[in-house]
Amino acid sequence: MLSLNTGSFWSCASCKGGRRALKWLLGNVVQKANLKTSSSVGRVAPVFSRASAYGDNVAIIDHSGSHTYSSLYKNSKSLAGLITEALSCRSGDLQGKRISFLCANDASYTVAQWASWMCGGIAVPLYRKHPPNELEYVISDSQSSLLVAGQPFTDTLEPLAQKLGLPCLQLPTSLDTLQLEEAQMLPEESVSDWAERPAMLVYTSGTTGRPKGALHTHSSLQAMVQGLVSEWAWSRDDVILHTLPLHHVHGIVNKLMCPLWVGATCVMLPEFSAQKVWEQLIASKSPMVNVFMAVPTIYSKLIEYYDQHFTQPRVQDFIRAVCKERIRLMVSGSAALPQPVLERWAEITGHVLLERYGMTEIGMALSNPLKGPRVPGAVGVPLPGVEVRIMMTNTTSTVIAEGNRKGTQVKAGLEGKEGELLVRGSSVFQKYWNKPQETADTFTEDGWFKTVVALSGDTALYRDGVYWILGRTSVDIIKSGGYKISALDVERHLLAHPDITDVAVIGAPDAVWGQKVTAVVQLRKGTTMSLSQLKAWAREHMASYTIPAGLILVENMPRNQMGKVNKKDLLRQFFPTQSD
Ligand code: MLC
Ligand code: AMP
Repeated sequence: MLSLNTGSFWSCASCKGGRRALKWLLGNVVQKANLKTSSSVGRVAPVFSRASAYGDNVAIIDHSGSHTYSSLYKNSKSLAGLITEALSCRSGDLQGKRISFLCANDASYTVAQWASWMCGGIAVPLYRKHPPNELEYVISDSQSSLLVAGQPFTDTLEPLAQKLGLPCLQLPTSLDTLQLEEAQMLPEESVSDWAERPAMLVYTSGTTGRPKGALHTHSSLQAMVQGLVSEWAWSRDDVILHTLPLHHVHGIVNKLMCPLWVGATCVMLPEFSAQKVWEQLIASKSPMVNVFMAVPTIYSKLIEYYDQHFTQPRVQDFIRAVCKERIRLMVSGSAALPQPVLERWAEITGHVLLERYGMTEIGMALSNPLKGPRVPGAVGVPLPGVEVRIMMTNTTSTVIAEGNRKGTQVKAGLEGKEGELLVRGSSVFQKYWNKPQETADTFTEDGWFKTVVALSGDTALYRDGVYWILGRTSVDIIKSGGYKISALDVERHLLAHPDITDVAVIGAPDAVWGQKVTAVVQLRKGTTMSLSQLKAWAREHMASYTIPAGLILVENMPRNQMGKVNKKDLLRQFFPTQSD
């Protein structure tokens, strides 16, 4: 057994504030430089630079038809030309200016993303289910220089562009009408040196404050993509069905960038619909889907649909045969996969779902194998280029287990002990946008990303040769439908309601959604409120998936002697059979 050591820098009481941040930033540069030489990323170039090799292969099929790699490339180049023109950038290199774009789940999203990168900008994907105040927050926080509105989002973005004094480019319904004359397009060579260039800001909730922009570089994105491409054996013959939102890494990287990296085809649905997904999975027309990835809630909803609509044994046999023969890979992630869902899905389709673990800041870290036994409830072993550590909770130096692709070593006497998960590797993000202190706080001196300090605080253990995620340490982080939701952010919104005098938001256990956002509310005397009234009010201010799905009214908010609300007690009180 190996005895493991960690740096004790952060336990030093005098290392505070700016000095800590500066020291971390310097350390991170060194760390990343070291990682680059030892990682398998190789030459860094964005996904669009591979498009010419795939020419007329179909890259994306969406509601408007098929889009080849060469048409995506040309349309992106045209948009890049328009962006640089709008920003009067003659060199064609925006030097990391942020471009916020709001696009449907279709080819326009990729065109906006590629165009932002072609002119050296940072892509900031917005989400259609966010109300204007949330969109404005992301645009302002990222200090975006320009907005791109896909169809049909001009009416949403124009008023914001006017309010913030930003140019707003509107994408046409038919992307091909974008194509400019060669001379008006962005010059070929405008940007080089991709490796440490910032590429994308993905906004993610934390326990405190508003969502933070996690900045990924082209190098960290490429590390994520290459790790998954090699581990899950992506090839240009693959056809993936895409049904996830495109403002989180699951939908952006795993389901869109991976197929486009290898020249495969991505069939994009405008949004999730159980009926449409089943239609695509068992369709007999080409190209036939052979890869599917989703969050556990989606698998639950697909099972529910199957149980309601596919009741005849003949149909069930057909579905199982088609899924088994035609589909090569089905993945679950973004939240813990309940065992009943895994088992039922295996009965229905013959596939044992491949469960993997990831996070906005680190990309994908742990995965069950493509070939070989998948252990139900476990998340497998580190992906290529990823190192993980389990640290004894509330200590700065006791490592329980540490591992990478080649294996994991456990400290003698601590076998099977649970602790906090840390991750290091070339897929880890660079920093939180404009938040040096928060960035510094989430990394150790030697470059380990601390999931506990970061946000969720994932508790893990290593047993029987695989890693297990046991849950999150913070009650203020809720995972519902695969979305990470800050309970405190929901409370902040709800406290703006004129009749709410006190509120505590908790994540009630839920078989389909993982957790259900539930508001325990104390109302102003003499007022009443129903869940549907609360939802109707909240819709104007909050993203749909953060709106409480449960409402519990209390006369007085239960508080302890210190005047604090104990959310674990609230969960025990209101959900006694489901909480521990
Ligand atoms: C929400 N609703 C609930 C509920 N939660 N109703 C009952 N019980 C609950 N627990 C209600 C909502 O209030 C809303 O009501 C309605 O359900 C629809 O909400 P929705 O979220 O818009 O649902 P739907 O459109 O059906 O979509 C479900 C979904 C979606 C599972 C497809 O949530 C989704 O796309 N999730 C994926 C999130 C994701 O990509 N995460 C990846 C993060 S990256 P009403 O009244 O408005 O109809 C990451 C890293 C990694 O995590 O490892 O991947
Ligand atoms: P996000 O910040 O939205 O990227 O969400 C990341 C979080 O999702 C992680 O910190 C985990 O809490 C959770 N998560 C992702 N995959 C899994 C999984 N397979 N099992 C349990 N939790 C997961």
